[in-house]
Amino acid sequence: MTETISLELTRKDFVSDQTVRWCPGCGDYSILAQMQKVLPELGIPKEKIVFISGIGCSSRFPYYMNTYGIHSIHGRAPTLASGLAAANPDLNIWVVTGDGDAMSIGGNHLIHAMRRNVDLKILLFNNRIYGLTKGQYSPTSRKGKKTKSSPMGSIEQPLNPLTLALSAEATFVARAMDTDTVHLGEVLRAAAAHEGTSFVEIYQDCVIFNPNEWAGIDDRRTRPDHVIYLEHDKPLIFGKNNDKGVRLNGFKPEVVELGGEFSEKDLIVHDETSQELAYILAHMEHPNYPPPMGVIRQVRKPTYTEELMGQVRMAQERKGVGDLQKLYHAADVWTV
Ligand SMILES: Cc1ncc(C[n+]2csc(CCOP(=O)(O)OP(=O)(O)O)c2C)c(N)n1
Ligand code: SF4
Repeated sequence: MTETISLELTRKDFVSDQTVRWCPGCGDYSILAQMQKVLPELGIPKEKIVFISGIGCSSRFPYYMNTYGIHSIHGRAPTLASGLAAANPDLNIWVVTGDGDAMSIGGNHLIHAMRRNVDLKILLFNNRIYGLTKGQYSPTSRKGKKTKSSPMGSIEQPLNPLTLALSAEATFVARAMDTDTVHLGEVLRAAAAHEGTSFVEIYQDCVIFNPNEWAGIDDRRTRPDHVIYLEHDKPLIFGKNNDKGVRLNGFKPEVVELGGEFSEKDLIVHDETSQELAYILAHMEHPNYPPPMGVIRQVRKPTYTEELMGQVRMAQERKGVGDLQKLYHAADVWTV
């Protein structure tokens, strides 16, 4: 884990000299702005921070951060990041990926990084479309979605990034939204503080190829009635007037009005450590339920790097520090 020290860094220190090339109004701008706001608060020197991306509009992110960065291969950001984390455990590593990059071509790499609990912060910008390649449906596009590559409507069951992360046993799973900037900042801070894999799904607006995807939940004025903000140990209450809540009816969550038949004591109390509750929350989707925002699950488990370094230390205690040249010549060698 990266050590934190007192530094006089500001937002400007994290802004690169590159011209930002996203479409005007793209949700990526506000995610970039929040990242540049949050990083100076972490007390981590810039040279210890790395952003690694794959391919996509979202994957242009490392250019715009004045930190180290790699704009890597489509879907492979988690693999590069895993190697880097193992070789340099003191780096603070962020993976930026899109729903296509992470879940189509990169699906395999994503799940293995998460199940290993590599010390990475993975931000999945979910616009439910391929933006860079101009609007084909993605693994998170809704069934029936008409796009250039699904003119009669997608016939595929979409993947839910949160349930995928939970089944891969990610130790930090959260959700935020590009237009809800203050809350997005809070989630980024929480992700940064977690040791192990932090997985954050960020609802992101592709204003050009999928502009209405978040209709109903992206308007600041009406949002409190349509999403639920999670707080550990607090009941699931929402609504502009805090007049609605979520209770369990058998195994199913149910939205109820408060004040009549139901009161606060009937509601589910959020517990970030519960895998079972996390699945229930992750399945709550708009418009049938208020989608949950914030930390859905957070548990502390040994990270991949901790375990790896533990084994390296143990091997060195038993056999001494190794000699690579000797190792190369220890077994049979042959000339090609
Ligand atoms: C090996 C390979 N296959 C396919 C592509 C084409 N391609 C580039 S980006 C992309 C998907 C982008 O969608 P997403 O990850 O959701 O990112 P967004 O652009 O929406 O941010 C695809 C299929 C490619 N560049 N390389
Ligand atoms: S195509 Fe969509 S995701 Fe890509 S920059 Fe434009 S608005 Fe953003």
